Formats: sequence, C-alpha cells, structure tokens
Amino acid sequence: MAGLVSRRLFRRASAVIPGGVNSPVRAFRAVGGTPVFMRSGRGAWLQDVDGKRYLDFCLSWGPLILGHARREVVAAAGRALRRGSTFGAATEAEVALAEAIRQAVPSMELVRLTSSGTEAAMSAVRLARAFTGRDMVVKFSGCYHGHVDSLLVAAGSGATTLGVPDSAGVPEAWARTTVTVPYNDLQAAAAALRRWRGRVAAVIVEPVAANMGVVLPRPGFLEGLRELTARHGVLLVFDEVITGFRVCYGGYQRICGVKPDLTVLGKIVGGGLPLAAYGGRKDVMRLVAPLGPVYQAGTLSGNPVAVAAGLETLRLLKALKPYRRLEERTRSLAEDIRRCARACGAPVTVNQAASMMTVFFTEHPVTDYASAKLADAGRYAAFFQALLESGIYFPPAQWEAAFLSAAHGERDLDRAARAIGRVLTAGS
Ligand code: KE4
Repeated sequence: MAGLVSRRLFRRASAVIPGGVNSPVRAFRAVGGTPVFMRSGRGAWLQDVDGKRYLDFCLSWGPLILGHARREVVAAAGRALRRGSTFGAATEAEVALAEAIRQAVPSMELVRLTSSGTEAAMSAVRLARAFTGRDMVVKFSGCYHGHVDSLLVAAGSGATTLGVPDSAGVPEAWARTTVTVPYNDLQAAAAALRRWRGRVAAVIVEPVAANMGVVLPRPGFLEGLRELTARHGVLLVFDEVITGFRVCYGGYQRICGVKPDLTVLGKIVGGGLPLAAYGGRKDVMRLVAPLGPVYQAGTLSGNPVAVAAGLETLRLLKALKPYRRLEERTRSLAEDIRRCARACGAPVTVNQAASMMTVFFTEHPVTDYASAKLADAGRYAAFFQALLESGIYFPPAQWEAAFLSAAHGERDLDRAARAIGRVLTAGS
C-alpha cells in the first residue's frame, strides 16, 4: 500500500493533474489503491517518496534495459546538457544515432527521430497513406501503438468490420479507417485485405505483442503478413517500440527474418529519455518533408540530451551483449513461477519472450486478446499489491509486460522468485 507521503502527494496531484498522473496506467486504477510516488531509481531498484525500496520489474514500461540511472548514460546525457539542451538545429550526434539505428536495423534505410513512440507510429501511418494513396489501416486487437487518433479503435463486431472509437474525441470517420483483427489470425488478416482490397495503406503490428500482456507470434504469422501485404501492395509496419533493442540488438525482425517496410522504435532507443524513431524503405521515407510532401516535425526531435542517452545505451548494449543472460534469467524466473503455480494450484499462465514476460491469472494458453482477457484482473491486482508489500514492483496492470534489466542480479531474481512463490502460495 502507498505510504503517507504518496497518499498526500496523490491528493495534491489530483487537484492539478487529471487523475493525478501524466499517463493513465500509472494511476493504479487496474490494481486499486493509491499510486506510489517514486523519488529515485538506481540499477534494478526504485525508492518511493516514503523511503521504501522496490525491486523494479516495470522499468518505466520498458526503456530501462540497463537499469535505472546507469552511470555511463547519466554522464553522457550530463555532458550533452552542459553543452546546451537543444538547438533546434542539426547536430552530429543525431546523425550518429540514426547511423547506429540503421546499422542495428538494416530495414530502416532512412530514419527520422521523434520525441515519443506515439509520434513515430502516427507519422509512419501518415507516411504509409501518402505512399500508397490509400486511407485504411489494419491493426490487431490488443496491440497498442500510442494514442494515435485513428488507432484508438476497438474491433468492430466481425473481423472485417470497420473500427469504432476506443476513446472519446476520436471522430467516427477516423475510426472507420481502421479494421481490427485478432492477433495471430492470418486468415482474418487475409479476409480484411480481401474485403478492403485496394483501400488498405498499412498493416501495423507489434511483432511480439506486449500491450495485452506478452503474446508471442505463432510460427508463420509474421511471415504470412509479409506475403499478404506484399501481394496487396500494402506496407507492413512493425511497431518495435517495445521489442526494439529489447529482444536483441536491433529488433524482433532480426530474429524472425521478416523485413517490414517501416519500423517504429521507442523506449530503449532513447535510453530513458524522450526519443523515438520511425524509418524504413528509402523509396517510402523519401516522401517525408523536407524531401517530400509528408509533413512531420518536432521542436525537440533528435534533441542532443536524449540522443546522447540513446547513443550511450546502444553503445553499452553492443559492448556488454547482455541479451543471452537476460533471456536465461527471465526464462528461469518464468519457470520458477510456473513451477510454484503448479505446486500450489494457482491458475497461472506465464508468457515470456526474451527479457519480458507476463503472469496471466488464467490456466488457458494466452495467444491473442480474447484469451488474454480471460485472465482474472482481480487476482492480478491482489498479486500486484502483495508483491508491492514485499518490495517487488510489477507493472500495475494485468495486460502489460514485466521486464528485466542488466542490473537485475541472481540474488535479486532469487528474492523475486521467493516473494512471488510466497504470494502465489498464499493465494493472492
Ligand atoms: P509512447 O508514446 O508512450 O512513447 O509510445 C507509445 C507506444 C507505441 N507502441 C508500443 C508498442 C507501445 O507499447 C507504446 C507505449 N507503451 C505503453 C505501455 N505498454 C507506455 C506506458 C504508458 O502509456 O504510460
């Protein structure tokens, strides 16, 4: 439960910020209680404003693969800040970061930096519409691409029916430009492209979904999307805001071998500062202003401080090569949780991909949004709160991903496994 200072701050925040938070999921609405206000982070640990420490498995929703306040990243950002935070002009460092991204993700032949994943996804969709001269987009239930108006869409009744707004303020007409189909359902995607033949600009997908909790692509799903989109003259957009530099040095496309036309990056690529990117085929990206007619801009796009943090993060990831150890440790923790759940009869399914995972409170396999939604959010809430009391900070929502960082040591993971085991055994 949140301490006294958090509770006081939440009352103060609620008087001046909608819901007391600057992003809805931080409000703990999905898990109940007052949100914990954080004061600092170091390595794998967070400290809240009441002085309580937590082993952090939310890691700011993904950016902090090196852990909080990584010394080299802080130093690099500090040096940049002391030279001036922003010039609104080109700098060498942003060229170096774009080059590093292209080297890591070769399908991104040209790269544009933005300040958020939402901005990058929105721009990629606008670009796809311009390149194809078409208006519609196919997305997948449970996948999230930021608060882009036309993508804040709930699935229509059938797999090929037009979307309906999933947020107030989104015009019906904009929602109807999006068709939502079930993740991992290639037939539904094919049906949507047939039904709206000649009108679909892009298919946008999280290659490993993480916004309904972690859901892995079925063998052949991404390859099938590549073949379908190529056949229909539709651009394939991989939203790798989470998977980019999380699952390997590059994106999931390096692992699965599927080459998208456009890729969206965020989170890790900014090293914990506001930076994201989109990029892809030269012939497509050449439409982006000032080269072409697709306008996209940003005062702080590619700003020196965030670029410095991103560059240092990518340099460290390349040098440290943490991915194998991260995957092994995450797999081991996932196995510990499964073993404990079997032993105590807790209805738990754990999906794990590289250094991210989700503990779903359901005994069914979770392969798409419909099966993810069978999870018992109330039991997850009790699980989250019990872990919080034990000094373990999981994502405050069932349908999100938990992450490990290079700063999580064996002792930290043993501590987490023991705490999770106690909580599952106690029936929370
Ligand atoms: P941002 O605009 O939050 O930088 O990125 C949007 C976005 C785009 N694509 C994917 C696959 C994403 O996961 C996100 C943002 N992720 C959420 C958590 N799953 C951010 C947390 C929040 O909204 O506070």
